[in-house]
Amino acid sequence: MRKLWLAAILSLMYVSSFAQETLCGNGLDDDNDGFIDCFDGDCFANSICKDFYIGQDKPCQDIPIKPADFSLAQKLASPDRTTSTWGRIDVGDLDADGIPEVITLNPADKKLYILKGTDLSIKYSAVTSGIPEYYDHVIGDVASSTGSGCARIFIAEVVGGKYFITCYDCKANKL
Ligand SMILES: [Ca+2]
Ligand SMILES: [Ca+2]
Ligand SMILES: [Ca+2]
Repeated sequence: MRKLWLAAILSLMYVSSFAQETLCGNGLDDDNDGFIDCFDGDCFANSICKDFYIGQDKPCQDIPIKPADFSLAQKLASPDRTTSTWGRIDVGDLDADGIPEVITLNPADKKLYILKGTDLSIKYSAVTSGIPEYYDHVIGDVASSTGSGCARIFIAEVVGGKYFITCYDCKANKL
């Protein structure tokens, strides 16, 4: 009897090690390997997965003949404290003059900056009502989309523990 159990266990192990994802469009991980349908390598050749991106790598490498020599040099810098080290920027043509502006925030100073895209000098600035939060989510809609020639900037601020969305125009005037 013990031999029968051992044979059964070994048979199951043999079957599971060779199990395959044969149903590639049923939304299930049929062979319990953690990959479902076209995400499973067993399905790469299945016609259902012919346009799937996994397993369909294109030969588009361009291997350099020798390591490329290059260097980086800073071309422009904004004035000190016009942003925070962990903040992100938004870039857009806020006043439809064909030159992009750069929107930044400094939460520590409670300041909003609109910088000139040509030299990163300060074009406009505003003191925010509260502390800008989610300062990497400043949104400036492009001027052409508003029809006014002056885009709007939305930022989240915290005042007294409450969150507010504040709107500024392309010259950092609070609306
Ligand atoms: Ca499946
Ligand atoms: Ca699978
Ligand atoms: Ca502009």
